Amino acid sequence: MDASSESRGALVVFEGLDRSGKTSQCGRLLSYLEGLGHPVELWRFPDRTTSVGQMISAYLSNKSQLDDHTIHLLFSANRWEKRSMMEAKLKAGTTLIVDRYSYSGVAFSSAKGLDFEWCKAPEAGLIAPDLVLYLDIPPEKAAERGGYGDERYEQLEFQKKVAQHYKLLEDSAWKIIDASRSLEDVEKQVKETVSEYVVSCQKGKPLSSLWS
Ligand code: FDM
Repeated sequence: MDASSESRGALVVFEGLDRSGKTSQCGRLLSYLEGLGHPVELWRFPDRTTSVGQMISAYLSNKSQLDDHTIHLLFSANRWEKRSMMEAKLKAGTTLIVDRYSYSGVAFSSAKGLDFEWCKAPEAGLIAPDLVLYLDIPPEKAAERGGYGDERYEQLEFQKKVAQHYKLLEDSAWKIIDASRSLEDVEKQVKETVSEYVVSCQKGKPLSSLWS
């Protein structure tokens, strides 16, 4: 058996606007896969536990100011610092559920006016997700759901721009999920979709790189 046909974990990414339900769905999917006895971990970006992540966290909570390019590169660095650990976990058979990834990086920064291709460039070479679940919800409807917090970017007009930029990133790994339905309906579709991908990775689908 060559290395490319070895069983591995799946990289499943959740993307969507703030208040689209990503965090709830990530938690439900984690419990579901754990219940099936599947090795699985839940990750999120930004990972605020690292020193780069703490700089990002200070920026998001308006405790520091950074140039738009600089914060973009910090978000990317925060993914790069986890890349080798990600590869090791996937190859060891652990499925990773990831709350936000490079698509958030590009959609949020380009919505601020940064060049789209410039935003994509530092993400090239990160591990490509097997599946991107895009929780699709009209920005107005997301805003009605219990309101936004105090962090930077949690404003309706900005979220509308982010939604437009997300749509430019859709590729063959994406599944668009209508997230304006009930939590239970969304959960059902998420579970059905993910199961298929977990099996194909167990059958030895090779890892690939993002945007390179
Ligand atoms: N965000 C998140 C970015 O601007 N770039 C990125 O690369 C990532 C991963 O950070 F507003 C934005 C999206 C969101 C904020 O995300 C923090 P959480 O999910 O609310 O922690």
